[in-house]
Parts: sequence; C-alpha cells; structure tokens
Amino acid sequence: MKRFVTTLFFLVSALALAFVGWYWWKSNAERADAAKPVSTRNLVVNHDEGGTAGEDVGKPATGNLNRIGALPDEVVISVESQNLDQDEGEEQILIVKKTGAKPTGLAVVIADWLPERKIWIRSWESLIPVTKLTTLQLQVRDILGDHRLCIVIAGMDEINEQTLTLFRPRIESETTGLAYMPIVSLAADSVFIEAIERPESYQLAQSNGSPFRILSFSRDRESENPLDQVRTTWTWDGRGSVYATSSIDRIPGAQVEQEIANKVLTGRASDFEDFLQGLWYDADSGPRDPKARLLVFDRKGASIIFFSGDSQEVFHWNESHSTRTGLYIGTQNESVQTLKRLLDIEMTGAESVAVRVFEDLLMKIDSENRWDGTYRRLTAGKTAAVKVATLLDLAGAWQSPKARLSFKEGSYSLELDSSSSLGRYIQYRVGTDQVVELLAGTGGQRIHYEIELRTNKDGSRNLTLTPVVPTINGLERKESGSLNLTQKKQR
Ligand SMILES: [Ca+2]
Repeated sequence: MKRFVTTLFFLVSALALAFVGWYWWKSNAERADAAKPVSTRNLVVNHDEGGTAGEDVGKPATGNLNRIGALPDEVVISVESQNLDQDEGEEQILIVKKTGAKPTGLAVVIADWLPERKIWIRSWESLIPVTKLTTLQLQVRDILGDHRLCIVIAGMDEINEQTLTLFRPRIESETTGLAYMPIVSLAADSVFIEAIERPESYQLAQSNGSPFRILSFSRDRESENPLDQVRTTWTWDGRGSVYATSSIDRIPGAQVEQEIANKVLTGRASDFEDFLQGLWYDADSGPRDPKARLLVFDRKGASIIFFSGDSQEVFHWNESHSTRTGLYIGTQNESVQTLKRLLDIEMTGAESVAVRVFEDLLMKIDSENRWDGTYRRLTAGKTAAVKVATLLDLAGAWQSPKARLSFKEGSYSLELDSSSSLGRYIQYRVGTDQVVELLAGTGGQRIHYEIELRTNKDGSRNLTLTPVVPTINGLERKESGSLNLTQKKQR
C-alpha cells in the first residue's frame, strides 16, 4: 500500500509539473506573439539609378522590421531603430509614403514601446516637405544643445528647393509615448545647419551647449541679377520654442555673362554636369600651394575625387538635381559606402563655382577638413568653359612588347612584365591636356597618366601614357614609367 501511495504521489507530481511547464510555455508563446513585429512592406530607396530623382521607391529591403503596421493608405519606405529618449530601449523612425487622397506625400512616423501596456504604438507622425525621395536625409541630433535629440529631415521638394525641417521632442508621456513638435521648416536655394564643436563640459554632460544656427540662401527678389542672393540667419528662440530670423544679408552674386549663364543654368542637370566636368582648384590657396585642394568632377565615370595634398578620396556620383543657381549632387565614398557627401554647387562665374559640402546634413564650420569654398577651373583657354569636354576614347585592348592594357566600361586591367593590376579608371581634362587615372582595387595604388592618342591611316591607334601628378600649375610629368601602346583597327 505504501508503495502504491508513493507511486501515485510521483505520478501526480509529474503530471502537475508537466502542466505547469505547458502553461509556462503557452503563456510565454502568447507574450512572444504579442511582441512580434508586424511585418509589412518595407521599401528602401534604390540609389543605383542615379539621376532619376524622386518618386521611385525601389526594391524591397530586408533588415529592420517595423514594429507597427502601415495604415491602409501608406507604404513604408524606411525603418530605423534608434534610442531617441531617456528610456533604455530603442524607438523606431519610419518614413512612409501617404498614398491616399489627402494628405499625400512623405511623412515621418514614430513607433514607441509602452512598457506598462507591453505594446508598440504609433506615438506621433508628421508630413514632411521633401518630395524627391532619393535626396531625403534623416538625422537624429542634439541641435539645441540641451542633450535631447531632435529629428532633422532634409531633402528637395517639387520645385527643386532644398528643405530643412526640425522636430524637437515634447515632454514624454507614459501613456501616449514619444511625440515631437516642429521648430523650423524652411525651403530655399540652399539651407543648412551650422554645426560648431561643443566644449568638453558638454561632452561630459556637465553643461548645455549653444543651439546651432541655421543659414538659408534664396534669390534676392529686389535684384535683377538672378545670382544675387539673400542670406537669412535663423537662431533658436527658446521663449517662442521656434527658430526665428536673426539677420538678413544681401550677398552679391557673380556677374556671369548672360550668354554663358543661359547655357549652363538651363534647369537640366546634364548641362551643369557638362560645365563641371574636369579639374577645379580651391581659389583661396596660392597658385603654388602644394596643399591646395583639388576637385575632379567626372560624370562619365560617375565619380568625384577630392584631392588634398597627398591624399585623395573617391566618391561615387550617385545623383544630380538641377537647382536655380547650380547643382545638388549626392555622392558616396567608394571604399566606405556609408560615408555620404552632398555637394551644393553654385555657378559664380564662367570659370568658377562655390561649393558647399555636407556630411551627415551638418556643415562642420570649424573642421579643418572642410571642402567648402570657391573653386576655379584649371584651364588653359578661357573659352573652354562652356564647351563640353570631349574625352578621348580609350576603349579596347592595347599592347606593347612589355605591357597589355585594356579599358572596358569604366574598368581597366594592366599586365606588365613583373606586375599586374585591375580596377576602375577615370578620365578628365587639365586645361587642354587629358588625363586617365587608374585606380587599382581596394586600397591599391592610384596612377595618373597624361594621354596622347594618335590614329594611323590603317585605322590602328597609338597611345602614349606618361605618368603625371596633377597640381594647380597643371601636370607635373614624371621622367620614367611611360607606356607606348598600340591597338589594332577595331572591327
Ligand atoms: Ca528609448
């Protein structure tokens, strides 16, 4: 009997344990289901199709899942998880496209987690003025210096003006989640936040920093010269909780001959790209300054090269948008793809442009590595400016007793007796000279050659490549390393 009772006791205990285990598993699974992300269509901008601005929402993305569902009249375009506030967990910022009757356009949406109710909610949303999706930039930054993160949204609108919208967090509520209020929304030829470095006490959270200023540039409507501009400075007005105008200055524009301006500022991005093609040098540096900054614009090769002293950075030319006074260009670093630069380029003369460069939306005004400034075209003749740079056609296979070289669709391969290299190539002009730059694969060497090309009577071609270093004074030729190559007649 005693044995029976013992057996029964074990049996009941085992059953009870099994039941508790099952119940625990079931309630956990239900909780997990409740916390599971809602998976809806998540699209990202396809940057590969440079120049096709605007409405294209591209291919579906994998990765970040949105924690809240899209509304029936919405398409989710991007999702970013970030910790936006004081509580530990991450919130989500969604960019959505409203497809319903009204209102339409792009909007920013915040998804917040409510720990009390253990759910994700759509805690806030706002329409944004950006319409050209490929230009949209979203950043989360402490703009006001109060250690709270603002949402910064920039991008171009329908009339090719740059827009900037800032949202500041409101005092958070535990029942309704994180919400924001707009503190500035601007559209102009050019608009940017002036980021100044903040003191160490700010970095250590011992003090607040100064709010950043915002500058916007628009056409001076009282002037007949379309390149004359008005610069408006916007400063933070804490009492009104908005950015307000603090000063307005007139900036005289260049007196560009009407005929030249008409050819370049046509409203078509390709006309300004043709004008830019080639090598430009920083007008502030002395003509013999070896550290002068140089910019090479190569639309054909889809690249922009930043030279400074011995260093050079190559950026992929993703897209261009025509602006009233020039061009707005989106680029990304060839090696570090997440590093993006936006260039706002204004025509300031037949041979000069003003360049503003942004990384992360902010203009770092006290940084040493600034690329902003006025640049002049490196050119031999003054009339060259408005002519389209016709680059020599190097395509095909070339050889000499010692070398084999081929150029095909932006890529090259070079075989020498003792070495070989593969990579991309870029062509540009320096004055009347033509240059090809060979960029060997990742982290490899870069060599510039001056090009001389001759076509013979039988259709074969001779190519002489002389190693050079581009400088402000033109090309410095190296004494050794020249290549003399020939190409049979192309059939
Ligand atoms: Ca948080």
